[in-house]
Amino acid sequence: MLGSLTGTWFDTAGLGMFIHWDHASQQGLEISWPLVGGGDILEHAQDVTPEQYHSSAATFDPQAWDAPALARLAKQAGVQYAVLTTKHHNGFALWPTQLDDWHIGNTPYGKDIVREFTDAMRAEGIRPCFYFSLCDWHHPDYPAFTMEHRPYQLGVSPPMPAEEQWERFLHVMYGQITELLTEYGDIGIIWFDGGWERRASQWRSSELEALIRSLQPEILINDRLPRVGDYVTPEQFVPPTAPDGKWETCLTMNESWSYNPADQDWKSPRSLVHTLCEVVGKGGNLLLNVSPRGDGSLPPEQIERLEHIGAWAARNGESVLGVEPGLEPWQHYGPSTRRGNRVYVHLLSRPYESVTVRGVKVKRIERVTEVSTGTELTWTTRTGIIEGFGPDPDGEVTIDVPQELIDDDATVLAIDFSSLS
Ligand code: H79
Repeated sequence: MLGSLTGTWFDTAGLGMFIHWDHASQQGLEISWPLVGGGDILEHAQDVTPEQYHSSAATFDPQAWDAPALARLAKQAGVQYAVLTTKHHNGFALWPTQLDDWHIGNTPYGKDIVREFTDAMRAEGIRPCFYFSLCDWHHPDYPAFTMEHRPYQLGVSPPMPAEEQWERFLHVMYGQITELLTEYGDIGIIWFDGGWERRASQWRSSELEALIRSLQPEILINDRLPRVGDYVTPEQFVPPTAPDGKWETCLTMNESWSYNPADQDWKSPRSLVHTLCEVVGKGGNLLLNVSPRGDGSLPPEQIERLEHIGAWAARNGESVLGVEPGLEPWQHYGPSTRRGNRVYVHLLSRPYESVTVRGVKVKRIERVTEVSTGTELTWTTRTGIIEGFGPDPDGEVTIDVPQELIDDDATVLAIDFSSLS
């Protein structure tokens, strides 16, 4: 059922961190898609044989992986929750699952990356969450994707299993989800993906949902397990109008999910700040992706962007973290948010001299400030002549914005009202 949950931490989380990582990051390959032929589906995904893709598990030894450092970087950026690819479409598990042998425990690294991730994030007060791919292009009972199944086409490939194979596969999959939801404490979200290859009846979606909720009553389930879902997940896109109910945009900093040095199509740090403001202003969360390299370290371009967002959040983060959506789009030319009786308006374009906010209870305005410096701004109000004689008229407020207060990324103004009903 979509949107069945009422208020949770997710509603005001604002910023999350997605982490796409896999042994094939050693090869600089986009995660999973290269093994089915890549490029037609994701622009920068390479094309390698399944054998080539899977081969780098044997050498996976990410000695520069530092989960606490990643958690600190996330924290300073304002991240409230983090979602790790515990297992992507390629089937490799980042924890030592007992259900089969295709996992981190059987690599030179050997340690449990999922455990390192959950411990490190919790230590920084960040909610750990799990991405889990339903489809598995490696498991023999799924069954595995091979060169014979190319080109990858929904309905033609992937291969379909015999009945007893599927039973065995579901046993593994349900077992893996049970491990993830019993061994690692409270998990914020289970973020499914890859469900399009089978129907809800084949996944046994209701049974799986019941299992998940019995293991973790508070967990959120995204909308990619067919016919289940607490919230919707637009991918690489900010919807023009707010979807109904809970939602989250997942977004990469370049055009690839995992480490891909061939893709240098980076979004500017400023545009990421703008996207964060846009998403939160529409009541969603931004799940911003990072891609550790094969040795576990983050590419410098991603560190730079997280630090940039963090620096902006240090100045202005109160306007996007722990807030609700603010005004209607017609009331102000930009995203706005709200906490209690304070409305935040985000300036994503430079004002000429002033900005106007419309349709507000002008006699209730107490003060207007520029958030990063706390500078009080001057403002005037206007209503219709007749309405202005009333006790509580709607009108517009025009705020003077001195050029020296314009933030390099996004200027935030706070309007305090005596009350907002
Ligand atoms: O993990 C990241 C990507 O690898 C994954 N989701 C993010 C979070 C992803 N899965 N699919 N895609 C990205 C591209 C989507 C392709 C699809 Fe289709 C369109 C799936 C279903 C329709 C292509 C066409 C594949 C099947 C039909």
